[in-house]
Amino acid sequence: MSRTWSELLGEPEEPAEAEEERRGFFSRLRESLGKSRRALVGELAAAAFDPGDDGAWERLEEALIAGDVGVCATAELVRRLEARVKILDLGEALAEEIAVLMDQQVTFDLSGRPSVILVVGVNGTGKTTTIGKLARVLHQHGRSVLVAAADTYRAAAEEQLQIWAERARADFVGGEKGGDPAAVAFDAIEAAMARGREIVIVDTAGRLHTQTNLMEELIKVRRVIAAKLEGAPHETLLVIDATTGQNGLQQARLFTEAVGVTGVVLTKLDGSAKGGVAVAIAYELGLPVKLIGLGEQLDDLRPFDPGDFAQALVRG
Ligand SMILES: Nc1nc2c(ncn2[C@@H]2O[C@H](COP(=O)(O)OP(=O)(O)OP(=O)(O)O)[C@@H](O)[C@H]2O)c(=O)[nH]1
Ligand SMILES: [Mg+2]
Repeated sequence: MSRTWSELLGEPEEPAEAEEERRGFFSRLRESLGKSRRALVGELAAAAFDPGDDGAWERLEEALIAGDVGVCATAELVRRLEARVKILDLGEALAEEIAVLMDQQVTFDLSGRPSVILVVGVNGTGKTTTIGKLARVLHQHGRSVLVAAADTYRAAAEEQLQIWAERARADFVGGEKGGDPAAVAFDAIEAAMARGREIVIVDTAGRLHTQTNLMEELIKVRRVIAAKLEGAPHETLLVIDATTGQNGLQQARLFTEAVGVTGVVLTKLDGSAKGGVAVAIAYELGLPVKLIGLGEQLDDLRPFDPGDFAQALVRG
């Protein structure tokens, strides 16, 4: 069963609407995971899987590693499959085990007044776009949203977020170019409190996880948010571009150390994405994937569902 927005946001929903949403998600996801699917299924489908054949296990391992699933998660998947008494259908068994490995209790904390969502990640992963989409969904679900352009680094960043805010019908708070991003976050929370807005989403400048001074700046943004409002940020979402493969795992590790990531948004799963890294992130770091991006349009953001994802990744 797919996860719908209402489920993620802890709301009641209309069954018919939910069913339609679910079907739509799944078929889009299957189309999207083309490249990983070929990597995983190509090997598996080539020959009937014989558990007594060491070579077959090796080929399976190689396919998983090539699909960015990572060494630890691959070893665990193989261990789990070996423990099965019988494997009638390797693809089905693999999809089941991947879903189990990724199945975490996923919540979206909107308990604050306002709730603050801090969005972080390396350059160009899709942070600003994701914020636009998320603001739109939250608006559609009846929440009042304010977005904050704490990316004061890149010239066009503020304008880009402002356009998304208009589309999503969210309030917008900006700052001066080259100004202090932490001050923008501070002002935004204050504005949301004054106007009674329920959710503040803070955009930040892209940075490499290896750029020490920029990571320090991000730590400061987080500290200022926490000092301004108890319990904030309620969510710290790390946006990872699925096409970057295994590098995503390293990004997740370092951003988590720096600012305490509460969930991952995996973007660009449309086109030629390699989604296997999500398995590595969820299993190795215990970090829940909360949302997935399937394109550049306003309604291309979805709640992550481990069962659907595993099926799409393995079976296509
Ligand atoms: N195909 C596809 N493109 C996406 C997706 N999400 C974002 N993009 C595109 O990726 C590019 C970068 O997106 P941004 O939202 O500007 O990324 P960012 O992380 O804010 O970038 P910086 O602020 O420069 O760090 C844009 O061209 C987006 O349209 C997605 O899910 N699928
Ligand atoms: Mg941006």
